[in-house]
Amino acid sequence: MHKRLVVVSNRLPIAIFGDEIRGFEVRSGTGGLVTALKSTISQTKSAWIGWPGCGSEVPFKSLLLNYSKKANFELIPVQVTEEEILRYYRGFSNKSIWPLFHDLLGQFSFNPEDYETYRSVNKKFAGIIAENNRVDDTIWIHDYQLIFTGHYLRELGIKSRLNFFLHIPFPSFDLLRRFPRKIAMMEVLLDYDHIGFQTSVDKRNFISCLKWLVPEAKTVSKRQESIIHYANREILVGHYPISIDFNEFNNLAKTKETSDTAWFLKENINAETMVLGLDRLDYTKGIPERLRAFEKLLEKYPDVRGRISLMQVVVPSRLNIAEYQELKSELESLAGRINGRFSSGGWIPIHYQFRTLDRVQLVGYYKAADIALVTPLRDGMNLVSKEYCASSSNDRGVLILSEFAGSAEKLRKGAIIVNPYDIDLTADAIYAAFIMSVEEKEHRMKILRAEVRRNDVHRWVRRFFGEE
Ligand code: GDG
Repeated sequence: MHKRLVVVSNRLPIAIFGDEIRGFEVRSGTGGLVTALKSTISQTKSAWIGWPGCGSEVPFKSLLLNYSKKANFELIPVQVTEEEILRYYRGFSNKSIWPLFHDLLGQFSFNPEDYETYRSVNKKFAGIIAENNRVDDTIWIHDYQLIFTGHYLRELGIKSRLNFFLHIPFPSFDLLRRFPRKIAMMEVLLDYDHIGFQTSVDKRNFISCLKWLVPEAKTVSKRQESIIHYANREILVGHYPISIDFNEFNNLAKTKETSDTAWFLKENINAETMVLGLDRLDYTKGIPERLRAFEKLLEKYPDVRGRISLMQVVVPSRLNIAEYQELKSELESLAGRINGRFSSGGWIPIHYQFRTLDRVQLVGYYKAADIALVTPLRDGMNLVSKEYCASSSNDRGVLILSEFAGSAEKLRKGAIIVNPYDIDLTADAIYAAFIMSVEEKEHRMKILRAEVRRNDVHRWVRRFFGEE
């Protein structure tokens, strides 16, 4: 389809393990974007540009070269120093943009030096893209860490069509107003030719922010996509909900390995109903609120005690940021307190695991879960909710989903929708799922699976590039 697709993201889709003595190993990464694009990228002639996740103490160039040959796409590293990571990634990206764009103003802070470093790292990315640019490349830049990269590519004279996709939500004008460099941010976004958002709400927010902040930009809106006329150029803006490879999860869920994992889990959990929570460690995911909702369920509906357990898997993430360490401690003490209060006999209400699962384990956990509790306070899309449906190959799982997850826009028909701030009603939703008839479960899950199957990740790519 494309001459050559060049994907650009903060991190390359790999992780490097080991040391000089034991030797190094390159493994495929596990983040949302990697999972989403993996199959597309290996099927077209592609390159991926990003930070390899390590410094020059690791011989990453030769490691990446070897990995590229096996993976069938080129990996091009951008070297970023410790100091830059501190300011560009942990600082501006994750203390300013991330909380503000997730509506969590309380966690938002702004440091001008971090902002300057963010811009200079974006410029560095642009330099590497330009160095490797071939005529006819389709350049696709991803996410909030690289908003200014398109602008610097233009400064370098790159004329290629520039595509950008934002994986996180776009805030309303009332929130963006708080951001000290808001006009600059809106203007550099207009250096792209095509901007994609996850949901119609994000797209609407962006257009309304433009009206206030860049009034000379004129928008002509259609149903799916809009055209912005600005500085004698046309910028296409659309919403394209990211998805997953349905068949991959569906097929994996039917294997003996995932069945064995699911069986082992159920045997050990010692309760007839297993509720699953699976999230990266992040304050946007609503994990403390979820544990409190589960506690409320046990308080309000004593008949579930001894019969239902929550398996909460928290995947380590951003641990060098203080807020994330604090969240980890909060979760450990919450789970401990609730277990201390309700455990009896061999039954434990909350099984808390702080770990990374491999792919087979992941699908095994989805398969074992009678109920998935996906309750972010705000989420761009949320792939876990879709992966759960694709792995529920027996049609019996129940999805409880936050109305603030982007995926709720399309999954609201089959899921039980909750407001994660409403602890009481979330507890009621878990109870409703617990007592739900098999017929209703099957009916709802069939709707969900049909939706995820129809709108899979391949369609996301095709829709973004206007191929359907
Ligand atoms: C951002 C946006 C948007 C998680 N733990 C393990 C594991 N994972 C995989 C899941 C899923 C992905 O990571 C997580 O994706 P989410 O969408 O749930 O969340 P974010 O990481 O916050 O992703 C989000 C996404 O980008 C894509 O646009 O949906 O809104 O915040 O695919 O399966 N995978 C394995 N082991 C784990 O322990 N193998």
